[in-house]
Amino acid sequence: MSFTIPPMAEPYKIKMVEPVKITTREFRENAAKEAGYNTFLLRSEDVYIDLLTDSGTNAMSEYQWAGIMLGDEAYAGSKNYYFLESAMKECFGYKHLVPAHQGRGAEHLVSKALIKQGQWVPGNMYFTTTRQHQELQGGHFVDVIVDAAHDPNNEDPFKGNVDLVKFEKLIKEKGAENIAYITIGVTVNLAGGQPVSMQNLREVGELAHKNNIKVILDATRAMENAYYIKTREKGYENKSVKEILREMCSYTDGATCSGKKDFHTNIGGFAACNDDDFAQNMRSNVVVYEGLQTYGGMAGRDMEAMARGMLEACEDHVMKHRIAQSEYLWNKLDKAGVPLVRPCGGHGVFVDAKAFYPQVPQEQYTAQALAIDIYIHSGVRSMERGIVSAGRDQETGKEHKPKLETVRLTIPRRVYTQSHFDVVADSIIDLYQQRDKGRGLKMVYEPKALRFFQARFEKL
Ligand code: PLI
Repeated sequence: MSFTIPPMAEPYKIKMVEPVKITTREFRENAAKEAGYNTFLLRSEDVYIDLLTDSGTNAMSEYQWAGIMLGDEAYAGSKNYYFLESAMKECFGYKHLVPAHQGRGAEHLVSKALIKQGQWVPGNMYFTTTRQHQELQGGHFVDVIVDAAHDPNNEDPFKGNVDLVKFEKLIKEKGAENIAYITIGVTVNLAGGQPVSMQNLREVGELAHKNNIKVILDATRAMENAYYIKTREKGYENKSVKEILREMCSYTDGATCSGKKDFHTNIGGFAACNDDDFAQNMRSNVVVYEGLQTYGGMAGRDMEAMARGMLEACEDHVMKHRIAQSEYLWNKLDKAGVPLVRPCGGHGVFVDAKAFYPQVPQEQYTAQALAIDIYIHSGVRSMERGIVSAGRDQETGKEHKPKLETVRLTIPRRVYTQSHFDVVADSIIDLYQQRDKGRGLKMVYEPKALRFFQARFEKL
């Protein structure tokens, strides 16, 4: 069964442009070396097409930019906070909003409120900042995603689903009282932007609540997930993204959210929940770590842009175009035989680096090496999502070795046109034709936390 969304012309026109720099291969070789072969350490102005991330890199609409001028920068009780609160209730349906400067700020508040030292925190695959905050609070992350998620060639339409057998086994083995909560990422970033089905969310909610365990949604790309439910799950084809999203949230107790993705904003985030005591706990910490409970580290204008972006992201055609853009790039690469995580995910195209560079072992940072080669070859910046991102086991100190060793070509929303994606595809196809030249890397500097951001490498 194919779920392909046909190519779709941009549902917007361009009002302002930002020039990009076209560089030579020699220039990029030097820039890569100076950056320690880490695409995070490149200067943005040395990048031609920037597919590092879809986080904070999106183009806001005129409605959002107009909202920026309505920023109420009062320290307390900004009108933009109240608008954000009403937009969150309309889109997500939670009772309480706790604003945060971005997603990881919200993860900090939730982890602090819910995790006791030594507790287990299951989730559908780890996410870097989420697991980091869980571990900082003394929690142990446990992956309970379906096995299909770890297999790049498995075509299951809902590879983000929680494996209920794994989750139930964990409850039995550890005892429900030793489980802090379960996190469900929608979509699952490190699995390749793969969605979770409504049926799975419902069943996870039932199992968790039967055992008195809270369900926390990582709602960072929840609108994309809702669109996948609309197009892939029976019974949802005639429902709106907003109706689907509200139903998704109804099976959960709260959420963390980075506002920098689906809402097209450059900064922002929030935590949300239904329970009064949980909200009170987060509000007492937000003033210590983020800012007052009515701004949480954001300017009033940022809250306005985020609220407006949230409402826009619930419009079905916005999500349709979003997914169609990813699929356009995915289809071009797939047709040329470039190995990819299948099926195409929401926020980007994930190249299977192990299959692209089979001669480079994972210990030599296969995906990191491929990401920097893509930059040197074409000026396109991508991101490693493999062994470097996975980091080390907090107890043994050994490197986690994820089955998926990928390079993420992440698609900022409304920023690039189809011809940019043609350039990206053509240059990666060209590199694939010379794939036998690929060499590995050696890590020469490794920071303690979230090492992928700042690690430095040398070519072997
Ligand atoms: O970058 P933040 O702190 O606003 O959000 C953290 C965060 C939480 N959950 C998920 C699923 C994310 O994807 C996420 C951030 N993602 C980044 C920066 C990315 O490049 O994918």
